[in-house]
Order: sequence, then structure tokens, then C-alpha cells
Amino acid sequence: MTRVFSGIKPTGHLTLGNYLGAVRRWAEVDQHGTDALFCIVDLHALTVDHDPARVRRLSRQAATLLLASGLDPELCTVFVQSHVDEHARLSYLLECVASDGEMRRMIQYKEKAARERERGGSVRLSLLTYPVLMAADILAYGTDEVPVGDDQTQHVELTRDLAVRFNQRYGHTFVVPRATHPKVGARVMNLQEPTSKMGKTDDVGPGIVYLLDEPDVVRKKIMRAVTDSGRDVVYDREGRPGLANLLEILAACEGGNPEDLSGVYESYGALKKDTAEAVVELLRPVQERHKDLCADPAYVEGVLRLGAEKAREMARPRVDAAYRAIGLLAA
Ligand code: AQP
Repeated sequence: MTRVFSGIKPTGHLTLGNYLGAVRRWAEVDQHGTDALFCIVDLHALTVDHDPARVRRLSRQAATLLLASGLDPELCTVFVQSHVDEHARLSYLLECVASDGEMRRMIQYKEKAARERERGGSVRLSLLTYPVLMAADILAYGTDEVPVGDDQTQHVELTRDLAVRFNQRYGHTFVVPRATHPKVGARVMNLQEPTSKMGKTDDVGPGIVYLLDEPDVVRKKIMRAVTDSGRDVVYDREGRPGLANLLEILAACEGGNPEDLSGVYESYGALKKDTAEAVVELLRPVQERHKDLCADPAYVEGVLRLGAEKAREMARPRVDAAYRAIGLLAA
């Protein structure tokens, strides 16, 4: 059975980008007919300036939202990364096969390090090594497929490189995984800065649709989305990024292609109105289930406890094998 692994960082409130790029597909496709694990990767949230109470709150909220989005604990394993020691154990071994040069080439590292410096903060060493921990998250489970948005492609490539290198040096230990992406929605852009990804830690709040935004807030953000001074509503990702982003969001909500929407609308206003309504309808059931689940925190905690137990059992044999392969004495 195909082993699937993916994760989400509790660094901020989940966005429409997280949902269209990853979570919706986890629920609709990836958890069915596979052996899938979905993880709240809380250790990754410590790589930038963080408030401990907020990380705890966001971890609980992310878990609740994953379940509200349709992840079914009967079909897949949902758990919190820090509850399973094997991730950190394996990360150290992989640091011993990775080089600092390849870490410094990671685009997300360069962007986030620059942002930390602009804010006057220092760059945590864990921000540099974060892709290695992500590789450990994936490789510990013998993962075949990693369903992610476009922004994670480079990290999955690194994971593949580390798996191959480890296997060549120390004997076959890891499955070499591959990234999978949704056809539409793999890179949802900020509504106010359509050349930047819609990220949950962005400074440009009005350009981000959060999964828990009230319908009127969603409408307002989409109606105020930056477009351009043209008149015709055609799909051109390079030339007209704001318009293309709206067409992609609408197409992703409706399960179609943005190209097919080219020429369908006579005005930006009509496109924005339909996009806003499509997003409101997309989020409505998630928000309703989220409300129900918030009334039953013990259920969510139980899912995470059981998930961690299952994940630990799955990861331990491979991580132990890696310890032996690399030259450490069995305990
Ligand atoms: N805008 C996006 N469009 C499509 N997919 C996206 N993903 C994230 N943003 C978009 C996908 O969601 C999954 C979980 O993302 P994450 O928690 O690893 O990262 P993030 O939301 O990008 O949050 P960060 O890194 O803490 O901060 P920012 O927001 O500053 O980048 C992944 O599969 C990701 O591809």
C-alpha cells in the first residue's frame, strides 16, 4: 500500500492556500486506499521567533481543522510531531549526511532568514537545519508520496537526495519519496501581493484568507483583491498575476481549470463576486465541523494520542535500523 506523509506548521492560522494546496486533497484523495499520516509539525514552528502559548494553541487548532476538513482517524493517522521522538532522533543522523552548503541554498531559508534579519531578530540555527528535520519526518515512515503545495518542492528534492546518499553510503535503509501536487491551487498567491505566496505568517493580512474567516470577511478580502488596469478577464499567470490568482482560486473551488474561465467574465467585479461566494461555500462545512469539534476537545486529544502511538510504532524500526547502519551500537 502506498505510504503517504505530509505535515502542516502551527506558525499561524491555516489559510486558503494551505487548504487548496494541501489539506483538501489530503482529505478527498490522499487518505483513501493508502496508508497515510498527517502531522502537525510543531517542532518546525520553533525555527522562528515564537510565543510558546501561541504555538500550543495553534497546534490544537490545526489538529481540529484537519479533522474538520475531513481527515478521518479511521482512514489515516493524525498526530503531533513532537509526540514522536523518532523525528528528532533521525534528524541528527541526516544532519550527518547533509552539507551546510545545500542547506544555505534552500529558497525558504534565504527568504525567512532575510525576513528575520529585517525584523531585527537573529536567525535560529534550526531555521537552517529545518529541511533536514522535514526529511526525517518523511523518511522515518518509508514514505512513497508527499502531497504538498509547490513551495515545498525543493525540500522534497533535498529529502530524496539525502535518502539516496544515506542508502549509498550505509546500505539500503530509506524509501526515496516523491512530491505530488494538486492540478490547480498548488500556489495560491497573496490577494494584495499576487507575486508572493499566500503564507500564514505574511505581514500583508488583508491579502490572506484564513479558513476560519467569517463569510463577510472572506467577501471583503476577495472583493478588494489587487488586479490590474486591464478590462478583459483572461488567464495570464505571468502578465496578470492578480487576475490569474482569482481565476485559479475559483477554478480550484469548482474543480475546473483557470484556462477554461478565460473570457467567461465580462468584468473583474463579477469574477470577484463569484470567487468570493465559491470560497465562502467551500469553507462553510469546514467551519461548521470545526465549531462542533471545538465543543469536544477530548475527542481531538484522543485522536492525537492514538495517532502518536501508531506513528511511533511505524517509525521506530526504520529509525533504529538507520542508527545501526550508520555505525552506532545497538542499545
Ligand atoms: N499559498 C499556498 N498555496 C498552495 N499551497 C500552500 N501551502 C502553504 N501555502 C500555500 C501548502 O500547505 C502545506 C502546509 O504548509 P506549511 O505549514 O508547511 O507552510 P506555510 O503555510 O507556508 O507556513 P510557514 O512556512 O510557516 O510560513 P509562511 O506562511 O510564511 O510560508 C504545505 O504542503 C504547503 O506546500
